[in-house]
Amino acid sequence: MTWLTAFKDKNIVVLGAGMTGLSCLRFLHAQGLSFAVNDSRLMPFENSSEQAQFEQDYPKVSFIFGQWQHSLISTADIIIASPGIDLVSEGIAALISEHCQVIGDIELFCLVNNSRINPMSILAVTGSNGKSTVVSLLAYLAKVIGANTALAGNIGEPILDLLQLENAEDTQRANQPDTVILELSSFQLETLTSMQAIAATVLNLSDDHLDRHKTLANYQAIKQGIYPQAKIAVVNREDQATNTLVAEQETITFGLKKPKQGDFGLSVIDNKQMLMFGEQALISIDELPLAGMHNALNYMAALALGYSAGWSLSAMTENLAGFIGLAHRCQRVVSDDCIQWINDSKATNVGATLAAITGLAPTLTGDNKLILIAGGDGKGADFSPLKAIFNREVSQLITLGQDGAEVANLMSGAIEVNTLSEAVAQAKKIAKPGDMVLLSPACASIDMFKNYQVRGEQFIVAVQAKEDSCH
Ligand code: UMA
Ligand code: ADP
Repeated sequence: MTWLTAFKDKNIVVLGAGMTGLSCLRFLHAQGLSFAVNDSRLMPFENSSEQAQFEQDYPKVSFIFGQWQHSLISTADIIIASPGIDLVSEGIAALISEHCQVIGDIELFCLVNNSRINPMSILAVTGSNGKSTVVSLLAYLAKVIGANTALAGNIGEPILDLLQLENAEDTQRANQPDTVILELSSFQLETLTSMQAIAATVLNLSDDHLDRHKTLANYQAIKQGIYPQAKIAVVNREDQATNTLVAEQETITFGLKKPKQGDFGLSVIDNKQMLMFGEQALISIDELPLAGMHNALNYMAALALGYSAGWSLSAMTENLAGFIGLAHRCQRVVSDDCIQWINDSKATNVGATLAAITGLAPTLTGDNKLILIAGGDGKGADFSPLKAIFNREVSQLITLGQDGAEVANLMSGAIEVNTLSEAVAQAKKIAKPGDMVLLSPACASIDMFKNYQVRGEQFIVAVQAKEDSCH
């Protein structure tokens, strides 16, 4: 039975009308399937004319907004749920029948892809931090070495959009990618079981999304669920929690020590820290633009994944330095006040802020100090792993946001403020030329901003608001 036969004449409900839900809508509609879209928000679209346009474009689709429609959900045969919807929450869990098949958009893609004559290959990346950096680096390498790939998933590209929309029976098209570089969040992994990736990695694991996953053990188990769905497991030797639990799975490891044959690591040769593949020295990490040991691990993870896909290691290595990184990740803000302003707004959890301070503090010279701006929505995380490094490396902590007070408790003398511009104004008062002011919140932004990008952009605006010149 093809996936399409299994979906025909079924009650299909798409939950959520965001980026994912709308990609499901486009895909199911193109297959000629009938279905409903239910979003518990009253106005999921930007405005009412956008909604009217959708209703006009998709006249056979029922749109139900404002609440979960009990009768619709309880009689569904197949639910395609958006990742942001917590399916075990009280509001929805009780409504779903035990006979209902609950999947996500990635699972639907895999069901379709697996049934194709020439399925697209998949390289899958998850982890608490570094996912977007690693998948973007991989996509960059693929482009420069001429591999035909597409980037999809949590990075913001719904994967169903990669499938041909016109006709499910159609075979390949010339512009179809050979390989999908897929960023997966823990939310997406919760509804994914049928992926058949060439290789997959859990980059690292630290507290994140515990408001939804409740315990670190549960979060870890969800992340490790990626490995049974891959031929090769790419594992971080520095973090036991990233191990595969699949017995005798083919594994490539990466880490900060000298590697074994077939693994990636670091070794000092002629006083230079070299990226290594077994005994083979690849490149000095000084030549690579993304600084810090966390980025050395990111480079190795990307090389291991590309290598698993059969890409030339020497071609990838030659081009590693051409990738300059992504915005809002430890990015320097241009200013003329001789203060080093660093925008790390994407540090939405404790692990990312730890990595930022560990990587940046050693770059300060002389008496120069580190001033940290942190706080926001902590998503239920335990902030205590930050206490030691704050007290060792941070000279002044400035906090804001919903969990700002909790972050402020980590070190004495912390200043609590209400807005990001106040935080920057405080930092401007304290910072001396040569000091570093780092925005690395260890928290999500949604308590105060639309997203981390807006938080980062507002930081830049506040930093550049008054152009002092150095004395
Ligand atoms: N909704 C409800 N009820 C709820 C929750 C949500 O009706 O209880 C509705 C909202 O009203 C909205 C829709 O669901 O209309 C949004 O769905 P969504 O939250 O799943 O978001 P999408 O727009 O579909 O975007 C999702 C990912 N979002 C989340 O996982 C929260 C995007 O990751 C991803 O880029 C996109 O799919 C494409 O795959 C964002 C993210 O923040 C960047 N991810 C988290 C992270 O990186 O930490 C996991
Ligand atoms: P993700 O997509 O997993 O959120 P990003 O690449 O967007 O990861 O980076 C998010 C944050 O994590 C940034 O603050 C970045 O500096 C930091 N970061 C990147 N790679 C790592 C890593 N390997 N370990 C810890 N932190 C990292």
